[in-house]
Amino acid sequence: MNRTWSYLYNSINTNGFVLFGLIDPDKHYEENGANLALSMEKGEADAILVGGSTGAEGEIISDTIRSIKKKVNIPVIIFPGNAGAVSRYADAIFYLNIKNTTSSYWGSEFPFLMTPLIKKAAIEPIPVVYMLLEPGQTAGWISQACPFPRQKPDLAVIGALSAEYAGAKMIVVDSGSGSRLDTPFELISQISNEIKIPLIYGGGIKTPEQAYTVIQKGASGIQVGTAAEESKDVIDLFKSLREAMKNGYNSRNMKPLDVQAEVRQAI
Ligand code: 1GP
Repeated sequence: MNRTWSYLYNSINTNGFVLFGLIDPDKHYEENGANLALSMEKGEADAILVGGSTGAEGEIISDTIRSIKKKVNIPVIIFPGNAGAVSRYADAIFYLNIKNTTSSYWGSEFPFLMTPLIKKAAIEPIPVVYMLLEPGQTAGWISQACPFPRQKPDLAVIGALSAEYAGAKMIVVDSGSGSRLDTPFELISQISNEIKIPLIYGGGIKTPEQAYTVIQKGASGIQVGTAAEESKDVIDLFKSLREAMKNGYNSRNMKPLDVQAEVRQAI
């Protein structure tokens, strides 16, 4: 039942981090998405996330996941933009609790409506708290989030602690796809110092330097979509991100995952 989570958790424990490649089936449908996912796998991504805020539901996401599954061996996880993103062809789904939505639909009905679909699809739900950070981009607008302000990292720290206290297995802090703001290293550092569960950062990561510092500051992973879409050599891009993450992890003064024996019990 917890196969994909165990795999992710073991990857974090063994290597220090995970690298997620994100495919938006609205932009990369079926074979197109599968070829991109294959390059990510060859570039040593740990798992493929599939999802998007718009146009990534029903047959569009399901056909794409099925094509990806035929080509790659690493887990394929749905990163749902709405309840209609559930597909039986995936290995797992991030069961998203959108921490800072102001909408009762996204806070309550969205997970409610996903639930019977996940049950029927018999895929693994991974409880993830999703925290949208400024600027939030399309995901922030669609989910009616009140994005965490970058100048007030203490608020994001409280949000992350609240997620941990409520039993989340993992936190995704996301500036939104294609964010052009600076990567919030200080905020990542402050959250990582306070929480025990893995923190993943996404939104605007394009370079090995960003990947290095995100991991060095204590995050347990990154998710990368736009940079892959724009890259001429996705394999090389992902390999260089991975190498940078490895160096970032090795250069940490302390390893926040030392305390994760507690998390292990939850697997
Ligand atoms: C979006 O965090 C992801 O939800 C990835 O962002 O497309 O900017 O890599 P990018």
